[in-house]
Parts: sequence; C-alpha cells; structure tokens
Amino acid sequence: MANPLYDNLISKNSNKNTCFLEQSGKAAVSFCQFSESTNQVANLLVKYGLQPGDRVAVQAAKTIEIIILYAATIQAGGVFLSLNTDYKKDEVAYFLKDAKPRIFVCDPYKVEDLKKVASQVDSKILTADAHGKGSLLSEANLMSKIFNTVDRKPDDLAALLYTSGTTGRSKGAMLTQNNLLSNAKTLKKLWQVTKSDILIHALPIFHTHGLFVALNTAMLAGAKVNFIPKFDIDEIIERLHASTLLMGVPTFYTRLLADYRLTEELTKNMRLFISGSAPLLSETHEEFTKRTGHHILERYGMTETNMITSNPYHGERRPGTVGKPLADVQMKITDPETGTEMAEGEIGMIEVRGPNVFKGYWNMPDKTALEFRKTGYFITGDLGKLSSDGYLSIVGREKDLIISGGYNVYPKEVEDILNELNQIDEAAVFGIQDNDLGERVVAALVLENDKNFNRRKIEVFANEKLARYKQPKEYFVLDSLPRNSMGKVQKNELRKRFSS
Ligand code: MLC
Ligand code: AMP
Repeated sequence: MANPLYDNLISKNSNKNTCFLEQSGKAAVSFCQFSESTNQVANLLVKYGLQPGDRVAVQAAKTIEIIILYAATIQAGGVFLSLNTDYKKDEVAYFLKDAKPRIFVCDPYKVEDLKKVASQVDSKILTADAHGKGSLLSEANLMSKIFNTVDRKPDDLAALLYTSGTTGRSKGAMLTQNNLLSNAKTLKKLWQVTKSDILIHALPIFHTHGLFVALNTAMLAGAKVNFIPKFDIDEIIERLHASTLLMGVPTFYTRLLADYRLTEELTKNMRLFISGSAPLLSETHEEFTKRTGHHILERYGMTETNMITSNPYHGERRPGTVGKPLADVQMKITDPETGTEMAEGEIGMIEVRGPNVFKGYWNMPDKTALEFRKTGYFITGDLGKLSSDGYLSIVGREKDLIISGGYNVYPKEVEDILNELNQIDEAAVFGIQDNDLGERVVAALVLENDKNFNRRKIEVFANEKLARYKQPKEYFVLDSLPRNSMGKVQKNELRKRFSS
C-alpha cells in the first residue's frame, strides 16, 4: 500500500538537499527539512485526533508552514481544505459547518470570532500568523520527526475546495489523490518542468491555481519555489532575472506590462510564462511578446476538473485560445440542452471527462448528479468552440459568474446580502470590463419607496458579510431593473448600459 500523492510529491523527490522553498525574510527550506517538518506536523494532526478522511481546514496567510500543513495532511491521510484569507466570519462559519473539519488552523486574531462555531462542529483550533508562528508550529516542534505515512488509495479524497455557485451556496469539490496527481504529472510533462526550474509563486494558496497547478507540479519536478506572499510588482521584477517560470492570472501580465522595467533583458533567463483562471486578452498576449520575446502559454481549468486544456510548449501558442485538451483529458463541445456534440466551429457547452475530474460535491449528491452526464462527462458551464486544428476558444459562460482578477464571484451570493438591507428593494449584481481585473463587480439597485440611497451603510454591511473581492466597487440606483417577458433580470442590458 502507499499514499500516491504524498509519495510522488515528497518521498520520491529527487532534489533532497537543495533549496526547495524560499520566502523573503526566512531561511530557505530544503526538501529534507521540509519533509522532517511535515512528519512533525503529521504527528501533531494525529495527536489531535485526525483519522484518514478527516478534513483539515485552514484560513491563514501564505507561509511555508501552511505548505508543510498541506503536505502533512496528505501524509496523515487527511483532506486539505484551504479558505480565502479574506473570507469574513459568516463565510468561514458556513464552511466549518459544512465540512466539519477535525482541525481548523487560523490566524490567532480570528480565534475569538470562530471558536464558537469550531466547537459546535467539534473542530480543534490551531493557529498560524502571517509569519507562520502560532500553536501549529510551536506544538509541532515538540513532535517526533518520524512518521509512518498513512496508506491511501488513488480514489480517496485529498482535498476539498469550495467553489461558489449560481444558487449562492458554496459547494465543496471533492478532489481525490489521483485527480491531483494525474494532473500534476500531465502538466509537468507538457510544460517540461524540471529540478532546474525556479518558479516565482505569487498566487494565493487557497485555490487550484496556486496550490495544485503551481505547487504540485513544482514539487513533483523537484523545482525550486520562490514564495511571495501576494502579487508584488517590485518583488516579481526583482526576481525575474534569476527565475525560469511564472504562473499567474491575466492581471499579473497587464500589471507587468504597465511597468517600464519589464524588458527582454530582464526576462532573458525565463523559460515559461503561464496564464490561466480568467481570459487573457489577445492584446495582452501580443504586447507581452513584443516587449519580452516570450509567448505567454494560456491554459484553462477549474476547481472541479483541475486543468483541462493548454497551449503547447512547442508549437503555436495561439492568442485568444486556451489550446488543446491535455493528453489524458477528453473534452467535447455540446448542445447545452441535449448534450449532443456540436459540429466543428460551433459554439456549445464544454464538457470534460478524465482522471482530472472531481468525485462530486461534498454532501450534495443531487447537485452532483445534475452536473454530470450519464457518460461521466462533467458539464463545465463554460461555452466554447473548437478550431479545425483543435484549439479551444472560450467564448462565454452559461453560468452567471463574474471573474474579477481571477477570483470567481457569483452574483446571487452578493445580491442575497444586499437584499437583506431594508433600504434596498432589489439588487442585480453584474460584471463590467476592467482594465486591471478583467471584470469588476458592480450592482444596480432599486430602493424601497420611502428610502434614500445610503452608500456608506451598504458598504459597511457588505464589508462585514463578504470578502473584499466580492464587494461591488460601484452602485447604480435605478427606478426598476430591466426584465425580459419571463420576468428575468436582463444583465446583458445592464452590462451594456453601464460598461461605458
Ligand atoms: C484584491 N482586491 C480585489 C481583488 N484582489 N478586488 C476584486 N477582485 C480581485 N481579484 C481588492 C483588495 O482587497 C483591495 O481592496 C483592492 O481590491 C485593491 O487591491 P490590490 O492591492 O490592487 O489587489 P491585489 O492584492 O494586488 O490583488 C489583485 C490580484 C489578486 C489579481 C493580484 O486578486 C490575485 O492574486 N488573484 C489571483 C486569484 C487566483 O489565484 N485565482 C485562481 C482561482 S483557481 P481595498 O478596497 O481594501 O483596497 C481557478 C482555476 C484555474 O480559477 O483555472 O486556475
Ligand atoms: P474556479 O471555479 O475558481 O476554479 O474557476 C474556474 C473558471 O475560471 C472556469 O470555469 C472558467 O470560466 C474560468 N477560466 C479558467 N481558466 C480560464 C482561461 N484561460 N480563460 C477563460 N476562462 C478561464
């Protein structure tokens, strides 16, 4: 027996003594040190009662310690659940109640807010602050450096990542050992990641992109990872010269292009720039090539499926497309209603099947059944078309979703919060074009008859209830919302009207 994910990412790592993770202001960590610390944390998790299949939830700053926690959770047979550090108390409470983690790791300053709900679901709290310090580290330091890795089967769960949905209720995507491992192996091979690579890691670690696409692939290859807590243009520019790989959302690239220091000379040691999580404009791709000589490689994926398509490493990286299905992934474009395959070049629903596709939504068998065809294809909710030579272009989304700087915002969730305010009769939340974030969240409001618009009050309430990136950046007050004959709010009308 074995633990396929842990064995491949950590135990079999060929780069034992050289530096693996480096973070400004901290000593670099070699793989040997990393796996010793992982053993200690795994022992601690077990001491706190972790059984195979139990969840370990974390809402803490991006530090090496949290990556150690991730590896330790996998090693101890647990299921890793990472939460956006910006989520507010009520948002976190929902995830804790739904996932019932055995252990919850959070910043010490959040303990007071969350200890009640944690105890209701019988979660033990450990802490880690912005420097990785807290009870997680101090207690782990007292544990043995030897741990017998817990056996797991390829189909056992390794992670639970929440994605919001059109109903406003977040769903936990159950990701197995093999979902994560197969995708990491495929990407490592396709993008030719090796132990000579130096990855600039500036993405958050609570999403597929930063946690799995970037980290799993780098760990599998034994590459070095430069950990930057968040996107910081100066730190990225400073590191570009001595790095080979960058993975980012399109905002990374538009921000880099806006900086005069981005030149061909600065990027001459870089091997690959990868973009994903949101559409990369053709202009961004082309301008980047003009400035640096590099063709950004755009790929496409989602939490439920890991990565689905990628532009090639060798061969044409075609602007405005997300490339071709990965080697072990089956993809087709279908009629959204019937599921029948569309003719080449026609727009339809993107459906996916393969070892990358998740096992279903946590505690939501009915929702899971709705999103899979009987043939095992997962219905992504993204609309696309294929070129005659097999490149996929994403042309829209059937789901009512805004992608702001790579973060997904489902309007329904924000509308539900705004509708709680008694000055608001109705709210419609939608996205408009934004040069920095791709799309920006805004809201059209119809006020209650006798009420005046009190923006400050709305902002304070939204700030209490919703992570910052979900909060509308603008509000438009209307007499009524545009509706079609079925009574459905016409968000396209709103987008057209307010885009300028
Ligand atoms: C930050 N803010 C955002 C925001 N990020 N608002 C809307 N959308 C966002 N994405 C808020 C901040 O809280 C701040 O609020 C204000 O906007 C300005 O912040 P900033 O300093 O300019 O933003 P910054 O911290 O630099 O972050 C921008 C960013 C970041 C784009 C670098 O959002 C980011 O790293 N995004 C990556 C998301 C990601 O990893 N997605 C992958 C999902 S997985 P104020 O008002 O307090 O100042 C997936 C699958 C796949 O999609 O295929 O990969
Ligand atoms: P998430 O649920 O956070 O994993 O986001 C997944 C969604 O991001 C997908 O369903 C797509 O709508 C979008 N997405 C990911 N990569 C791309 C890309 N390269 N181009 C356009 N949209 C993308």
